[in-house]
Amino acid sequence: MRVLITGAAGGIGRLIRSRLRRDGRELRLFDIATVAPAEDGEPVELLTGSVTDPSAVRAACDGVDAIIHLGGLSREAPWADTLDVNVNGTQVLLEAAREAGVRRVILASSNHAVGYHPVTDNVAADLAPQPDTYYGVSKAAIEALGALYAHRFGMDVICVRIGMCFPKPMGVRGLALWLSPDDCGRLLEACLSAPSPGYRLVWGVSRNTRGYVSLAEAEALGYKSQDDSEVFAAEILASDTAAHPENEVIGGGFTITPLGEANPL
Ligand code: 15L
Repeated sequence: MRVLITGAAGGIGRLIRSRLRRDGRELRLFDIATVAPAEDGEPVELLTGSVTDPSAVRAACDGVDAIIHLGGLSREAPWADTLDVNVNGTQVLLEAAREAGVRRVILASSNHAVGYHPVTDNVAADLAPQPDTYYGVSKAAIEALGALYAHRFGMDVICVRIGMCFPKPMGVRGLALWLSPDDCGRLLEACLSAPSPGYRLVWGVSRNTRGYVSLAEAEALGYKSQDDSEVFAAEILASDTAAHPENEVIGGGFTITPLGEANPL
C-alpha cells in the first residue's frame, strides 16, 4: 500500500512519519520544503513540489492508494495566500486524486473552522462552520471541497478537525484540545482502514480529562485514544496563570488575532 502525505515536512507531517510506518506500506512524502532523508531501510519516497502545482500533485498521486493532505498554511496569513495554498491547493489535490483513481483522502481541517462556537459539553463534529480567521474559512472550504468530491465521485473523504497536535499541549486551552502525536497516528490509521466511510467529519483530539469535543465520530471509524493531556496539567496551570476570556470559544487566541496577519500559536 502506498500512502501520499502532503506537507510531510511540517509539524504534524514530521510527527506522524515514523508512527505510520507499517510492513507493506510505502510513504510518499511530498512538500515544498525539504523533507528529512530516508533512514536506513525506511520505505519512503521523497518528492518536492507545491500543492498548488497541478502537474507536481498529479505526479505525486500516481500509484497511490490513499492520501493524507496536511499541506498548506497552518495559521493565519494574508487572504490571497490562504486562498491559494489552502483552498486552491486542496482543489488541486482532490482533482489530481480523482484523476489518479485514489479512493481515499484524509483532509487536515482544524478547530478554527468552528472557532466561534462556545465551549460547551460534547461539541459534535458536524457543527456548521463558524470560522474565526481567514485560516478558519479556508478549513471550512477544504471540508466543503471534500464533501463535493465524496458525494459527486464516490470517494472516501474524511475531514479531521484537529485540535492542537504538538508533542505537548500548549497553554490551558491545549489541555482541552490536545491531540497527542501517538493518538494522531492512531486516528490516521483508523481513517486509512475504516471500511467505506464515505464523507466524514471528525474531531482530532485525545481523550483529555478537560476536553469538551465529541470523540464519538472518530471512534465510529475505529479510533481509540490512549492519551490524556492531564499528565501535563500541573505544569501548564503553573506557567499559564493569565485570565483567558478568549478561551470561552473553541478558537481561543485565533479569535482576537488581526485578520490576515501571521499569529503566534
Ligand atoms: C491550528 O489549526 C494550527 O494549525 C495549529 O498550529 C495550532 O495553532 C492549533 O490550530 C490551535 O488551535 O492552537
